[in-house]
Amino acid sequence: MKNQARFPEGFFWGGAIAASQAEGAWNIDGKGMSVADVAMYKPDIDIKDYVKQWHVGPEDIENAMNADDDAMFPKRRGIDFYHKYKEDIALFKELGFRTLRLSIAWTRIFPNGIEESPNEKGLQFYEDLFTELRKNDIEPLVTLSHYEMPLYLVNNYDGWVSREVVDMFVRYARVCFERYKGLVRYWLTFNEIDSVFRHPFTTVGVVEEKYSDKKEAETAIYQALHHQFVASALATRYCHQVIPGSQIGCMVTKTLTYPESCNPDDIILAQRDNRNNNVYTDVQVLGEYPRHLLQYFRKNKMDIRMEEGDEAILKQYTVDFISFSYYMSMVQSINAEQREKVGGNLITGVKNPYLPISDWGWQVDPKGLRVSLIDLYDRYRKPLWIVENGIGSFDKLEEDGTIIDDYRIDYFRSHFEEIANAIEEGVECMGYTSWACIDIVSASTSQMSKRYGFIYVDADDLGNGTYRRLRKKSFEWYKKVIKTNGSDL
Ligand code: BGP
Repeated sequence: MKNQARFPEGFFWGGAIAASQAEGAWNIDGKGMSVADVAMYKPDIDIKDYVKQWHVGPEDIENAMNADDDAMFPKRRGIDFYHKYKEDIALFKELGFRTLRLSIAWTRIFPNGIEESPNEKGLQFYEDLFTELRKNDIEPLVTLSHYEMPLYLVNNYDGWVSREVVDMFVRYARVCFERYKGLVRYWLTFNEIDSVFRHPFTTVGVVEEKYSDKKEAETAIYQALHHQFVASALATRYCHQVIPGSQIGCMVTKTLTYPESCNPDDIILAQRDNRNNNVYTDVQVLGEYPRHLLQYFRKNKMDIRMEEGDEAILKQYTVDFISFSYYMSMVQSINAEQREKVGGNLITGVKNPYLPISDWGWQVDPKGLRVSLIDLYDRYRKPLWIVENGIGSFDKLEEDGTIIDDYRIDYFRSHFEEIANAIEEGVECMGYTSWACIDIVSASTSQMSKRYGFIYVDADDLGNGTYRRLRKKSFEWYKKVIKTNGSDL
């Protein structure tokens, strides 16, 4: 249906991927082992059990480091974007992308994170990749850390719990800014920095089993998070210094939480969860910890070491824009224990009876995206960029090579409608990059069969297939949306 342009001129339409889910080539050209290379495909675990699917314990690390084949480690092969990126960028160009969100794998630049000098082959790969994007008029939006930290730092430094990792990350970030300053203007620091409590190994390299109890593990995660906040602020500082005119954003998961009813007890719980979700943008956008979190540390006698000067760094080096992922909304209830559960409520598990759910139990809520945009904009008055949104599905490859993903067209149409509504209600939205624009390996379940793309990749969960790329039905639809700047949905 065609209507007048409801998206701003120059809106960054595009798609998103991540190095550790797309590139493959996990151990060539000098790349070191990352936390993603430990992630195993676990067919015997319920795909709706998000946390269990993503959990990594000491035995998993041991097993991965000694594995004699890669079949059960899908992120090691991704979709071979490392070798096929020119072909894929041609498809993104055909779609009319103005931008592509992608990440740099830290371990291609500093294999173990500790090296004095960077790995030239890794630097050259991304220089070629960003150059190819620019040749195709596609603006790179580059994430510095997207669940890809060096495994060496986990095994030898307790991950981000160690303060030294801040300097290692900042050195990595500065090398990237210096090398790519003529190619990349838009940057993101840490992907979904709030997800440290959902999967601490992948985000901050914390192995929970190493700690004697839950509180000690929680303290370690908050310590690691503090170091990431400082590293993010320092990266922001150097990005502006090295690349004049650059813009750098934070990246969070928006976990919008509804109260189940007008019962004040439900409201209080939902408010608490929404305030907790805001912590991550409060620190990176407002430049300070909210008092409720500092009080929480004091009340629970959690000794989070903050160095002299950290407070000033956080205050001075705040981000230019807020980027976020949005897949679902949550429900909070004083009676949560008695409620039906779904996989797609990352906080309480409570199912929303008004919303449909995906094959992985993720609640589909386009109006929640409009509410999230307005909430974030009203709180921070900073430009917003939706950098992840999409539907993972068991797409079917028909005999004639077509993939009829009308459900994906419906999903995006309803979400684009709500983004347009939010913009008409005053929200400043810079762009939208769908997750993932091409089928890649799922972050949480390591499945190839959890497909998000407009482009189908012929590979299964164990790496069997031709890896040829096929346009799904949604490909032509999204191409038209971009061409009409969102006026023809
Ligand atoms: C986000 C990650 C992405 C992406 C997405 C979809 O948490 O930032 O890397 O994977 O979720 O999740 P999944 O791949 O687990 O379906």
